[in-house]
Amino acid sequence: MSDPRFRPVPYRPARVPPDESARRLREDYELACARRTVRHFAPDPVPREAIEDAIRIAGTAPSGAHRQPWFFVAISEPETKARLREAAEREEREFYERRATPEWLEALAPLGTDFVKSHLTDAPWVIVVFRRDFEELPDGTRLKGYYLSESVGIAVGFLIAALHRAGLATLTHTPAPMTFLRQLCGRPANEKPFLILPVGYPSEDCVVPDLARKRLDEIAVLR
Ligand code: IYR
Repeated sequence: MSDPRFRPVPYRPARVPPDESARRLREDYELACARRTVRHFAPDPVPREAIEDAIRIAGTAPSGAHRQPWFFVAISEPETKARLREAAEREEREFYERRATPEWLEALAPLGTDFVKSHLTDAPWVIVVFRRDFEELPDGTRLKGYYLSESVGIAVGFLIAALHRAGLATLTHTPAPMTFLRQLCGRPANEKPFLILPVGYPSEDCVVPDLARKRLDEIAVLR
């Protein structure tokens, strides 16, 4: 006897013919290759609806026990972005000038990063992603999340891909520590800051590091 709480419903997505499937994958690969993480954003506005739809897409990610352990705070208010930048730069200066190991600084050298985080005020939107460790139901019971970082990481992947497909650039930014974000975003103690994602169009003078991606045979084996 199966558990009565398991109530399956039919799932019959239309089968994509192999040729069409191959075509879509080629096209998506080309699109994915064209994505670059960007640190220089144009001030041009991005409609609120675009951010809403991208977050809706992120919210379709698979998650441990389907607990959907994520929360997104999308900020466009200039004053809030300025406060966020100030706090992030305080932490980052500490990182670059004291906390980072020489090995870490060496790894970052080809990326041209430093503690100045102008993208946090230049980008029209800054999405702060939270990892919700547990949820409290109205009756006080706690619903624990599972595979929290994996789940939120997948959701952020969906988010970045959706924004890129819409022609929008992002920067995956994780100032450490990020604890200041909880208070700044007015989030409860059961949520942990996971990532900051500035979103916008690349500026006209935008440059990116000259990086190469690993080939298929360097990242996979098929047997
Ligand atoms: N959080 C710092 C440092 C940094 C760390 C890694 I790993 C990067 O890929 C890039 C930067 C910063 O945002 O500058």
